[in-house]
Amino acid sequence: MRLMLVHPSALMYSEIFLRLEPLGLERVAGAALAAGHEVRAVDLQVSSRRDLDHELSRFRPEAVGVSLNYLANIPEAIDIARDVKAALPGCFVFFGGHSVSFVAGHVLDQAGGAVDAVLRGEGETAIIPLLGAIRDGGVGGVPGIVTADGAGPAPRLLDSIDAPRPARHLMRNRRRYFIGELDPCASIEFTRGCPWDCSFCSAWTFYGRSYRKASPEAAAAELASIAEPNVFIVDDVAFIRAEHGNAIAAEVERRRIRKRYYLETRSDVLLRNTEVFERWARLGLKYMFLGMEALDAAGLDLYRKRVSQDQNIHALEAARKLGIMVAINLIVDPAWDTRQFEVVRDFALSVPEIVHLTVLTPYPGTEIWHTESRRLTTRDYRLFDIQHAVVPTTLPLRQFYTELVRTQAVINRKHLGVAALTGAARVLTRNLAHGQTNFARMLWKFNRVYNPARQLADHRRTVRYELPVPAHSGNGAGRQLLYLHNRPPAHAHQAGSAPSG
Ligand code: B12
Ligand code: SF4
Repeated sequence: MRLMLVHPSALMYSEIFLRLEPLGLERVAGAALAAGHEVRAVDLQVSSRRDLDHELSRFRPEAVGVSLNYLANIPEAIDIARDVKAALPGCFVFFGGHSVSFVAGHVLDQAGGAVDAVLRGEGETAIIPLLGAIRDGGVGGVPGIVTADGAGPAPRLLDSIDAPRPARHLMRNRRRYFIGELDPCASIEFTRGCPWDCSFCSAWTFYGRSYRKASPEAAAAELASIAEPNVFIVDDVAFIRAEHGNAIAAEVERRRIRKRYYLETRSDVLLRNTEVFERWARLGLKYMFLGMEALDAAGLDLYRKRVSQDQNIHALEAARKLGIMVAINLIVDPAWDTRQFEVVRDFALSVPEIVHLTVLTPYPGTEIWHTESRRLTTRDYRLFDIQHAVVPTTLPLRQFYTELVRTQAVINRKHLGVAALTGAARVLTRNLAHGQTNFARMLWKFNRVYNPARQLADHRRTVRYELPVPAHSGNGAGRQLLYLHNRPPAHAHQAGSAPSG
C-alpha cells in the first residue's frame, strides 16, 4: 500500500531554539517499510505546504497518517486532513502520536469525517494491522484504533524497542534539524517510558509507567548509522539505570563513535549516577535539560517531583564539574505576581546555566487535567503549547506576558552577553563554514518571536477547534484510569530506586 506520513509545523515559540527530527514518525515508517509497503514522509517543520501538496499529487497515497505529539498542532492537522480528503477522496486519513491519543474521539468529532481513525498509543505495533485492514476490511479490530464507530481493542506495547529502526532516509532537509548550537542534529532513543509520576506530565501516563531499554548493541549500531555529528537523546530521563548507560558507553567506545550529545535527565539521577554522566561527557555529552520546575519545596511537592531543592543545587554543581552545560526548566504558575518573576530573574542571573521557562498547563493525559482544569480560560488547542496561560492569571493577562517576556529577555541577554557572544561567534563561524545557518537565525529571532503583544493577540484569534471539557475527579483521577497503555508484568519498570507505582 502507498502510505504517506506527515509531521505538522514547528510550534511558534519553540522553533527558535530547536527543530528536531520526528523519531516516532520515522519508526512508524520503518515498521511499514519492513512489511513491504511503499512509504513517503513530509515533515512540515522543514518543508513547506507546497512540498506536501506536490508530494500528494505525485505519490497519490492510499493512506495518509499525521503525527500529533503536540496538542497545539491539532487544528493544523485537521486542516491537512480536510485538504487530503478534498484532493484524494478515497484516501484513508488517520492520526497518531502522544497527545492525540488522549483526545481521540473528540478530535474525530471535530474533524467532521475528514479523519477516518485515530491510532492511540505506540504506532509501530498498530501500523501493519491498520494497513492490512484498510485493504481487506475490519479496521475496527486494529489495536488502539478509534473510529466514528467507537474504540477497538486496547493499544499494544512493543516487546522490544530495538526494532523497527527509524526510516531516517525518508526525511528530506535533514540539515535543518538542530538544537541550539548542535546544528545539524539527529535524534536517538535509548529507553522509552518514565517510572516517575509528576502531576503536570503525560509521559508516565502514556506508557502506563512502563520502562523499556534498547539493547546496548542495537543502540550503538543505530548511533553508528547516524550521519550527523550531533545527537539529541530523546529519553524522558536519560541514564536512570547506571549499568545500561555504561553498557551503551562501552559499545560506543568500542566502535570509536565520536559525536556531541544533548539529553534530558533529573537531578537525583545525575547525582546517583554521576560516573555514567562523566563517562558520557568524555564521549561528547555537552548539554542537558534538567527539569528543576520550581525553586521552593512547596512547588516541588505540588508537582510531585520527588526531588529536593538541595538535590537540584548539588546537581548543578555536579554538572558544572563535568563541564556539561545545563538548561534548567522552571514552571511559571499563572498565579504568580511580579515578585515571583523577580525571584526567578534573580536566580537566573545568579547561575551560569541557561534558564528556560514554561507556563503551567493542564493537558489531557496529565493528572492536573483532572484536578485543575475547571479553571480553564480557553480551550483553543493552539494555546496549549506551554508558552501561553490557559488558566486565570493573578496579574492582568497583558502584565503577565510582559513579566514573562521580560524574564525571558533578561535570561536571553545573559546568554548573549559579551562572554557568551565570544563563544557564540566561534560556534557561528564554524557552523556557517559548514553551511549550517539554523543557530545563527536563532540568535537574532528572539525579539520577533517573544513579544507580549503577540502572545496576547494569540488569545484573540478565531477558534475553530477546541479541547474537550475536562472530566473532573476532585482530588485526582485513579491512576489506572490515567494510563493509556497498560503495563504488562514483563514491562514493570526496572528503575532502581525510582518510586514504585
Ligand atoms: C524528546 C521530546 C522532545 C524533543 C523533540 C525530540 C524530537 N526528535 O522530536 C524536544 C526537546 C525538542 C521537545 C520539544 C518540545 N516538547 Co517535547 N517531548 C519529548 C518526549 C520526551 C519524547 C518524544 C519522543 O521522541 N519519543 C520517542 C518516539 C519514538 O516516540 P513518539 O514520538 O511518541 O512516537 C510514538 C507514538 O507517539 C506514535 N506516533 C508518533 N507519531 C505518529 C504518527 C502516526 C501516524 C501514528 C500512527 C503513530 C505515531 O508512535 C511512535 C512510536 O511508538 C515527549 C514525552 C514522551 N515521552 O512522549 C515530550 C512531549 C511530547 N513534549 C512536550 C512538550 C510540551 C514540548 C514543547 C512544546 C516544550 C516547549 N514549549 O519547549 C516543545 C515543542 C517542540 C516542537 N515540536 O515544536 C509534551 C507534549 C505536551 C502536549 N500534550 O502537547 C510531552 C508529552 C512531554 C510532557 N511534558 O508531557 N520535546
Ligand atoms: S520525571 Fe520527567 S518525564 Fe518523568 S513524569 Fe516527571 S516530568 Fe515526566
